[in-house]
Amino acid sequence: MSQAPETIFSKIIRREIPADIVYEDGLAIAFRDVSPQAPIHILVIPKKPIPRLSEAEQQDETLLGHLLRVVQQVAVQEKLEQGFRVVINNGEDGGQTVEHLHLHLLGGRSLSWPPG
Ligand code: IU
Repeated sequence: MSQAPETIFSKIIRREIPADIVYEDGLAIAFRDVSPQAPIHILVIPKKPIPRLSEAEQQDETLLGHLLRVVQQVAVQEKLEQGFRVVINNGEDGGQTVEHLHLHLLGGRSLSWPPG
């Protein structure tokens, strides 16, 4: 894999810039999106700087599963028992703007489908 570019998310992981962090473990961190699209909008990211889902490798399989488990946990923490949505934007057409894999956890209101 090519060297992942440094992004603002790496700086959040290193606490070099502030973020409202709601969960952290050895492999992942979750923080509130600065531009929330729903009452609850949290980004769950791996500490490993995988640029996008399409660049994840076989060796990342356990980590990818872990990220979904973190989503589960944060959803409980945030009392999203009515439901929630998980989104991964991948690449230009997917609307990805930050080149560090992230899972959007959205909830707190009824979400429409399909997204734009
Ligand atoms: P996207 O899937 O790459 O489009 O999502 C990037 C998200 O990161 C987007 O929702 C931004 O509001 C969010 N974000 C952030 O929470 N903090 C930041 O410093 C930056 C982006 I830059």
